[in-house]
Amino acid sequence: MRKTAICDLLGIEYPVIQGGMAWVAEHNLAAAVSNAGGLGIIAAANAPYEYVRDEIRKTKELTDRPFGVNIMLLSPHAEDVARVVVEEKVPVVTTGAGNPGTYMKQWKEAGIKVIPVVASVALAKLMQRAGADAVVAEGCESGGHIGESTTMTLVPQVADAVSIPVIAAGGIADGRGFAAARMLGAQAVQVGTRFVVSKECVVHPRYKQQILRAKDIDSVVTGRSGGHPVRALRNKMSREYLRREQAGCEFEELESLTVGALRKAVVDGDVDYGTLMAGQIAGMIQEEKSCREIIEGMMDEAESLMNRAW
Ligand code: TUI
Repeated sequence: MRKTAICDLLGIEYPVIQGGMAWVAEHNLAAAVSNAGGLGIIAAANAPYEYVRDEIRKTKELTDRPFGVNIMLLSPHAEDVARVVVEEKVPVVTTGAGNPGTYMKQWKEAGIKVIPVVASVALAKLMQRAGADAVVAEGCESGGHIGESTTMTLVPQVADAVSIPVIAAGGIADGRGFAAARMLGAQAVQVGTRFVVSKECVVHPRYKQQILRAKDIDSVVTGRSGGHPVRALRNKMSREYLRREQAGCEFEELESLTVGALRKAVVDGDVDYGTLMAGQIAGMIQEEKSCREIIEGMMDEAESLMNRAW
């Protein structure tokens, strides 16, 4: 009942995949999610390939189960990281913020399961043609870099457009979200913000606290003017960013605000000037839980909801 086609494809127990959150998704979180029966993901983000190789090896020390690496395609190190995942025989790769077409052949030849994150039907179709094993359809409720469509509208349209499995992302943090995603045509969910407030997630406690304190309307999207919209919790930095954006400031002047800001949030716990990336579902998250409690709670709740659905 709890298994879907994705579980056999990836060799996992539950159809729950962790988001590849920059700076947040390191080996401790990835291994905890995989050990709890989901698919843990290491975020390569903008990191050099040596760091990613080290994170992969640390994850392998903590789990015998499958895990993945998320490659952020805007990274200057994307090409090197694309090679490292092959060398390290990483079972699954997810990608974000671009089209991974140029890397598909080398990953498929290495036997890697490739799951691009898409924000449009067009990219989903392109990825299917390029040999992707599944796609994550990520709605703009998500934290971080987002597209235009909501999860509610994107997931069924992507599910209609491709025959490979679809994984829903954006606004999913409990069994209700999981059940809804299944009804929209998804075989699995990708969960980000909920895992930031997990016991095994090593971000600064103040980052977690801001998510716990957040209400439904406490996230904002900056960077729309530059074509790279990013959702994060509202704070002094996002307010200043939006002020400059509305005043018509140049991209460079805006970006000077955000340099190193994710590190400030995750490592230093700077809740005023760090970028606290989080999705709109932050307002629903009320307590820190272990990754196992999050995944099993989601499965239990979804199962009982779907059993009594008419
Ligand atoms: O990639 C994400 N989420 C991210 S990446 C990130 S790091 C970053 N920080 C600042 C600016 C930019 C990146 C933080 N969060 N999610 C997957 C995702 N991919 N969302 C949207 C897209 C996307 C957008 C445009 C994918 C492809 C695309 O264009 C495709 C093309 O043809 O180039």
